[in-house]
Amino acid sequence: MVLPFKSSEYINRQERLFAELPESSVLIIPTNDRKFRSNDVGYPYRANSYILYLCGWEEPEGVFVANNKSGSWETILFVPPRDTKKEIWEGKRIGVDGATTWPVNATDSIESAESYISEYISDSHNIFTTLGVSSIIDDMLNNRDDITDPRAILDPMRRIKSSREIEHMQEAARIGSEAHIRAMEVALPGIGEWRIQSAIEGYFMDCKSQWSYPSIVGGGENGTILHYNTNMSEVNDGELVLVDAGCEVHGYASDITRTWPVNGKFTDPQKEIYELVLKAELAGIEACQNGSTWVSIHTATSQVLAAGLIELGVLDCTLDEAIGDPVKFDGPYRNFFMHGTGHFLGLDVHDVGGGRQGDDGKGPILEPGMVLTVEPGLYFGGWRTDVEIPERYSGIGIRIEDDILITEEGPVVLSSSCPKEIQEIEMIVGTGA
Ligand SMILES: [Mn+2]
Repeated sequence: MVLPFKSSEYINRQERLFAELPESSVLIIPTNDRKFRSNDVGYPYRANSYILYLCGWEEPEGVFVANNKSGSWETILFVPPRDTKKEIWEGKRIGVDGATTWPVNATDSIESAESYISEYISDSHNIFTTLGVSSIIDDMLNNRDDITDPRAILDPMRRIKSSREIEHMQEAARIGSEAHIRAMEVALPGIGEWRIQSAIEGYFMDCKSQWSYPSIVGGGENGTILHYNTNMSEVNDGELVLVDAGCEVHGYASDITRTWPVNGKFTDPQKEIYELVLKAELAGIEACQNGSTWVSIHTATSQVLAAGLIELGVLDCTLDEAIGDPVKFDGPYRNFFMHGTGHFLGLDVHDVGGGRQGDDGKGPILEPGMVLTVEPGLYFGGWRTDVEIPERYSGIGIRIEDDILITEEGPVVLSSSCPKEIQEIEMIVGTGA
């Protein structure tokens, strides 16, 4: 078992966290509980991102504990012990001895975790833990009112990616981009959304990867539903399909959206909306500059979309009226672009570290090492009753999303190998059907 980072990188993360914690502290970072789908059939297991970040433990039932009772920090990882009878059914375990190669001072059986933690919390003044992750830890600590959430310290750390983290994210974006190309290649009129999903997720598996969130494959009007993932309709000749799918490499996500016609040829109304969304996306990417505010990205995409909707005759008002309150962005353009422009990306697809507008309406300042998505869209669901949908664009839902690394030299598009120009897409769709 090779960990995705050198020990020194994990130790460095631990030390940066410890430097922020007071004397007489105990830190408890549990992993996620297993979840069951049907009787004894479990959902595929995914470890908690904080334990992955601090020590790389990927298996169920792990707890990373650290304390500075003796004056210096000591770390211990509790893991499931070897157990032949269970391993015959569930697979081999790393075990207490095997776990000693993980970046901790000591390892012990998960069966001793409860007594160890009880002892340490009885004489520690400061308990740091993430509640709501592990039912065992929650049961032990839930009634105490002296618990501090270490995420307030960890999240800003996770927001800035190291060069090795960026390598994993670049790899996830490369595999994700290639998977979208595969999907375009196999498309043909009448294709099932599930077959496009299969082309994409099959490619992830070919690359020893897996999805980082359930793939969205919305043909025709299904593309106007933001979190559609039923993926069980056929996509008719003349319709677009909106594909929002990404994968994970060592826990790090990619998140890419492309929208294209299944017959390989955009209609004029589709082209009008597509070119507008693409223009907004490029403006959003251009706004991803070191030192800029988070909200400047949303301002950039919003201005392009609102101006374009006026130009296309969808909105009949001034640009300021279309955008509305400059902090809240609540003008009528929001009838057709109702989500944010993006989010941070990392161990969680909607990664930690803010990215919503703060009280000042500006959000965090962009810094080198941050990775985020830019994903404007326009949605004209003809089925909607809340707003009048222009006939020419009825049924069109388009989103374009890329993964962007902030650097001192400007934005780097990690998913740049995924085609998005109309000409490129029209040349690829259907060539492998
Ligand atoms: Mn996204």
